[in-house]
Amino acid sequence: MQTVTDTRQGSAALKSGGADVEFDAIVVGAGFAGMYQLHRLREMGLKVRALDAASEVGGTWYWNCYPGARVDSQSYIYQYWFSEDLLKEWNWSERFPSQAETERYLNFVADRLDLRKDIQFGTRVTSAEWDESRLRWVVGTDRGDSFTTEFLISCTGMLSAPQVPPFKDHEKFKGIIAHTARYPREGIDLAGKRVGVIGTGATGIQVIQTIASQVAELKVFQRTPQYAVAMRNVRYDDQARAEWRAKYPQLKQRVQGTFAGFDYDFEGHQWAELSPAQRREELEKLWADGSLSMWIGGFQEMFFDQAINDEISEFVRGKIRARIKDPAVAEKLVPRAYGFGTYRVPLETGYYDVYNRDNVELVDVHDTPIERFTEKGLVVAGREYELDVVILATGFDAGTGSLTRMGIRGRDGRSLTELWSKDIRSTLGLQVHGFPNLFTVAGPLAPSTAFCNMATCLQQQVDWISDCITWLRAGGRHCIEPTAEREAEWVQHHDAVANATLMMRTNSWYTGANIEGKPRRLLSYIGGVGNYRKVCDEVKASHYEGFVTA
Ligand code: NA7
Repeated sequence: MQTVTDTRQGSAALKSGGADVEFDAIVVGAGFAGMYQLHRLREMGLKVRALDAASEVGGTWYWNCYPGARVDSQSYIYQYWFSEDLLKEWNWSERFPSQAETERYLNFVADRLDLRKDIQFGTRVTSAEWDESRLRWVVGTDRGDSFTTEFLISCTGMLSAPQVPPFKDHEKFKGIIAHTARYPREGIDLAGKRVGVIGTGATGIQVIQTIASQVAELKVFQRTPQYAVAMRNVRYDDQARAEWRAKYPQLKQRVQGTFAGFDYDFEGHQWAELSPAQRREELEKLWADGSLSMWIGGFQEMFFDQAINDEISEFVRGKIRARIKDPAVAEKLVPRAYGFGTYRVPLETGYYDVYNRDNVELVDVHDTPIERFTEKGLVVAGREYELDVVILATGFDAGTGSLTRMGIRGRDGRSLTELWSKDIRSTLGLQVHGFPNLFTVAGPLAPSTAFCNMATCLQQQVDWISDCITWLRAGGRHCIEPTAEREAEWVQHHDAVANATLMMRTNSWYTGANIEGKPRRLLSYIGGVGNYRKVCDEVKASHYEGFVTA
């Protein structure tokens, strides 16, 4: 077996380094959030270093280089807003850019801001311990570094710890196994190969629709079907770009206050006020937009009211059925066990049509799970499927995984891994009681990822953290941490909002249900980006009421 699940970890050469071991701030991760955080802290005059296991900047857009990887937020809002120069200089080529273009954008930003000189690549944080006597974190890495820092800021992403199911006998397989989030940068030559894809989430869908026409045979191992919405991607010419650019000032404001940090919102759609024909017309309009607006810019009632959700789910099922020639295959691809929008809605381009091809077979592994690997492939329901390459699109230990794998110990040696193995708690997704001066961008219980255009939320959180550190320093304070009471208040509010929705009824990474033994809680705050921002701003305006400083 040649398994390519994590070949790049720690393998890259150190591009910066030196004898420095004491920092004001260490930023873990050099993706979208980490790059901006590094920039902000440097501008504030802090001595800061970013650490990243990858060999270049990009985070999610570095690691997820599998075939067909693409952003499903619109390019004109999935970008940095803080610099007029960046906004002026960068030209997006399409509405939903590819992974390669997004990675190029992040490299362009790293160049313009000269970020790399303060990023240590090829370095994974393996321990972080709070030293109460010095009010500093001691950070260890897989390269043997030991750094101390006043502030530790994780910018490790909601979806960065790959989930590799323990398939029996996988080591016996003579072909290649690759997880999508650790796909080889140089690619895998799939032409003429027999390929299996395990997993049909947003990632699996992108892989399947891209490789079906390249490979000799494609076997799709599906456990749960998805309600994928047809993406309407368009290429931008200079005129289109100029038109979008003219809207940037409004968009920058607009995305701060909408439910999910996008330019569309729920406003103007009231299910109860419409006749069945008008509802259908509205749904068709939303569908035609070919974006996530069908989900988080349509009917808000769908998240609370089962009957409304059922109707909208049936509308989407109809769209799926219409694409597939074989009714038996269509029925397998139509979700029934959960409602539309209660799990991340993927966007697709030609995904359903793939199942009309002769070289593609859909293997249902819901009732008969994958039994084991063999030398030649894998076995389901007693049948051996012979394969050359198996692509694992099996997702992530979302929200908490990157942090619980980092060996973080706070006050009195308490372990974040142990805490979150019992109860996933945080204050605004930004700090955790018992872990002073640890800030978590896109941490659990903030709107990030699941219910937010990441670019919107990351910038807001980085700004909040940076302002908090500025305030601490201005007042000669060295330490901040939420009280247990403030944390309990946020968790209670978070749960109350989450439990009023239908989200908790669906098993997915949203609730931690994809990881055995993980405590169940909606990982993302679903009270809206605008509301969340308001709460964060109030905390700041109150000089961090509910937080203890030293
Ligand atoms: P997801 O959405 O967690 O999807 C993972 C897929 O892998 C999903 O279809 C799973 O089925 C499937 N899976 C996981 N383990 C197995 C086993 N053991 N056997 C068969 N199938 C399995 O991850 P993605 O990477 O697609 O997307 C993550 C996010 O990235 C996405 O939501 C966007 O925000 C971007 P299951 O549903 O558990 O039955």
